[in-house]
Amino acid sequence: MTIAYIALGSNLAEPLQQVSQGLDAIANLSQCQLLDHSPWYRSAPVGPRGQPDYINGVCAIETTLQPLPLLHQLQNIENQQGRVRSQRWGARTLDLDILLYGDLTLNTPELQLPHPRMAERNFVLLPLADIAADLVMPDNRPLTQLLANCPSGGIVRL
Ligand code: 5RU
Ligand code: CA
Ligand code: CA
Repeated sequence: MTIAYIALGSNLAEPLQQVSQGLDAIANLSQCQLLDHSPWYRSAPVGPRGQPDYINGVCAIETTLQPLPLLHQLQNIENQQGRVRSQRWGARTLDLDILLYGDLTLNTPELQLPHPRMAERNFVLLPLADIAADLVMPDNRPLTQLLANCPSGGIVRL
């Protein structure tokens, strides 16, 4: 049994509804128990501009799925909710990223753990801190330290 943290994001087709439905779908995955979830946040797009604001949040699960099968289940949910992969970092109906899978560090082409860019993204760190304030990264950096070094603007809790 492993605790994993998953980031949810959407900026298309009723984003709040998309992330809520995505959370429901995660809760209903076999071999996964939803433990907790953060409040939702509205955040300005980071990366490519000129796309709608995002709704972001984070949930915690306990799972017996290994990381790759878990990733594939999450991609299946994204696809069920109409995700179309056109341009890199473009607007999407639902994005589900594994942030952390226990203390595992993994570097494969398909999956990197912890999520390699989570430390730069306040729309990941703020909701993560809501449900795991005392979290420590596999490299022993506390979440509080990542937060202190992360840009803080452009995001509001709903
Ligand atoms: C470059 C920099 C590309 C940061 C990306 C989201 C990035 C986003 C999201 C908000 C992307 C990846 N902005 N931009 N929320 N995803 N606010 O979930 F994140 S594209
Ligand atoms: Ca993402
Ligand atoms: Ca993704």
